[in-house]
Amino acid sequence: MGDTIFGKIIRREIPADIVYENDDVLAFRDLNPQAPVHVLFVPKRALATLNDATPADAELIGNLVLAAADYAKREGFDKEGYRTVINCNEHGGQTVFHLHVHLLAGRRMHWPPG
Ligand code: IU
Repeated sequence: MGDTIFGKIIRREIPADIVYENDDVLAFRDLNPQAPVHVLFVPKRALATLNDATPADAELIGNLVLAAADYAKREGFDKEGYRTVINCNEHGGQTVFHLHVHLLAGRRMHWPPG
């Protein structure tokens, strides 16, 4: 896949407000937040979209989702709750083609989403 802005953030080539990191995942605040807390969880080994995931990526995806849950617990969002989202391709609203999980917290979410 081609490089994206998230690859540049992972390599520290451009700045971001990084809030969480482990061996596999980096998380930083979304520049255009849709909730009081809006953090993007990005695997350091990139896949373009969820469509590109195979069974060989099960650990990567598991680590990605667990990182979001770990961060949510650390920050105390687990009690009131929060939302995680993976957008895929055009109708899913994906704009950056490096797989990522949105974590939204700090307000009541609506359903269905827009
Ligand atoms: P999406 O699921 O691909 O639509 O999410 C991409 C997100 O990346 C979106 O919420 C943007 O606001 C966010 N973002 C960012 O935080 N920093 C950037 O430099 C760019 C996009 I480009």
